[in-house]
Amino acid sequence: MNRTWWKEAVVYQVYWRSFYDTNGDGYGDLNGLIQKLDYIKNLGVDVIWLNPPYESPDRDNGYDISDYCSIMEKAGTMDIWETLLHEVHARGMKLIMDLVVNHTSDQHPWFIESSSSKNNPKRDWYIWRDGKDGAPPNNWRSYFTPSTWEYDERTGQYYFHSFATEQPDLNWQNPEVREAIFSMMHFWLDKGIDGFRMDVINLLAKIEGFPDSDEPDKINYLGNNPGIHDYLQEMNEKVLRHYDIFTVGEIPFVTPEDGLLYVGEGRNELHTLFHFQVADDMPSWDMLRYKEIQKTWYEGLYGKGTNSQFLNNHDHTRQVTRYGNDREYRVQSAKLLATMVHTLPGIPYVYQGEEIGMTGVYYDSIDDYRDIAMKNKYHELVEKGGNPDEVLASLRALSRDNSRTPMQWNDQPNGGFSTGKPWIAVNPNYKGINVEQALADPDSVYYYYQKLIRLRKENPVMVYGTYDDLTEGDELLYVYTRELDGVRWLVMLNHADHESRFTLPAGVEVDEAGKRLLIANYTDVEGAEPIQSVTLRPHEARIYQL
Ligand code: TEU
Ligand code: CA
Repeated sequence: MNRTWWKEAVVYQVYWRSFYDTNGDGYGDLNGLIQKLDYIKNLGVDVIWLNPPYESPDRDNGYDISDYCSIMEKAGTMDIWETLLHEVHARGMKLIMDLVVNHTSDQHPWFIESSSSKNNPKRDWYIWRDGKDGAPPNNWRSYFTPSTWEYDERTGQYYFHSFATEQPDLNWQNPEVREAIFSMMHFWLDKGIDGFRMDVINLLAKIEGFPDSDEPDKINYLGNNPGIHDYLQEMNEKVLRHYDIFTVGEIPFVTPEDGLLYVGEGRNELHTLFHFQVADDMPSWDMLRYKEIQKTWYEGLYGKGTNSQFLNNHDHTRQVTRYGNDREYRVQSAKLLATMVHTLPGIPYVYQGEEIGMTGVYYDSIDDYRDIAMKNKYHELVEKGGNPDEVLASLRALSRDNSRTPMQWNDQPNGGFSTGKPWIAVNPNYKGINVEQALADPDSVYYYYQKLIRLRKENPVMVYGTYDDLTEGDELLYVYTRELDGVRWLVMLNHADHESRFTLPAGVEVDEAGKRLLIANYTDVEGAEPIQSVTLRPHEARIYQL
């Protein structure tokens, strides 16, 4: 497998509006990120992925863009952004920007023109259709609303949107649209950025004719449609290949087979992808399913394309809450999940706050939530007759706000995030879980991440090694090896609230005297203790070199 800088990288995701507020308006900002760059650098990461800071009415927290080439006031200014890029590079890190080109805001001048009349030159930049007998053109559901179609009285037609009504989809069939997007990408790349995280990039191509679906609630008709690979190859040819950059596509609804079409080496499309077999389709921890996903992606991609590893981001509930134990074993569990994400094949992502074991949040009232996806769903279900309290209870666990609460810097008001009123309330547990405390505690989750990331820098086996699960069929224990050029690592994870006994299967040779303990999340583990048969404590994680 050929080696590149981005395969070896660890990426830190900054949801800037919840990171650090420097002017007291309650929103994190780019100046705040600049002030905290040393904190990020100290973790050892290579790349920062910045969520969209572009001009936007902010109905979907920046994913509804009204001007691709300027910075929204809440985030700062273009000058501050330029300083940010400079300061990131000065520390030897890289910056990748979010690229949101499946849709724009309905306030984007392109859409304002397009919707103004049927014969406007930009009419065909978006997707307009006549209704069918007074109803929308087909029966599809969007991510955030009951229909993908919104009626616009001005011209008596419907426009298509995969997300909120305020996020009309661009018409990628139109070559003028493609050229406009490609030139915008050059604008950012020529400023010196190091790549893109591409928002729902496999949604660009739509099914010809928009036929009704037999299962409208299963929205996978939105993605992976004929034409998508032509668009991405054209983007690669006209833009991407001219720069030494890193690209990661957000690609829902794919199996490894389809995934490889996007990231296969030699396909000339993208470098890596986020697939969503875990985040979208595994609501809570399911060990057997998770192992199956890891195995099939490993077998599908090893040596041919590069995967990503993540368990949470700004759209998905914090991992220690959703997939671990955020109560009595919070610290052990956060470290176990980190051990897993950083040792499975693929590029590991750290979502801000994960490195101190931040947890999901519980608000009593729907008014305290901010997420448009959750709020729309709440209103939809209540309008259908649902009991408001029950509806709220059913949506809490997976609300995107679980991961969007402010970064907890210290035990001061608002967790030190802002001197004003935060745009979303801070998680009340900030007094016990915060950066200041993590930095003062040598056994903190933070230093564990730092150590894991250092191990990755020093050991190519963690990046390029083969993967072999020794515990297939086991619902609690996850033990696997990684191997490269004669170096063999053993990763042991007891993903359970109680002890589990593990015995090495026949055929796995261990030189007991020569083996080396590389990291453990319980501090009292003796490196020399034999591992032929081990009792692992609740949420215990260890890595050995055999
Ligand atoms: O997310 C797409 C999306 O809907 C995710 O919530 C979903 O879980 C998964 O990622 C794809 O199936 C992106 C952004 O990350 C999100 O914040 C935006 O709201 C959305 O696109 C629209 O731009
Ligand atoms: Ca601010």
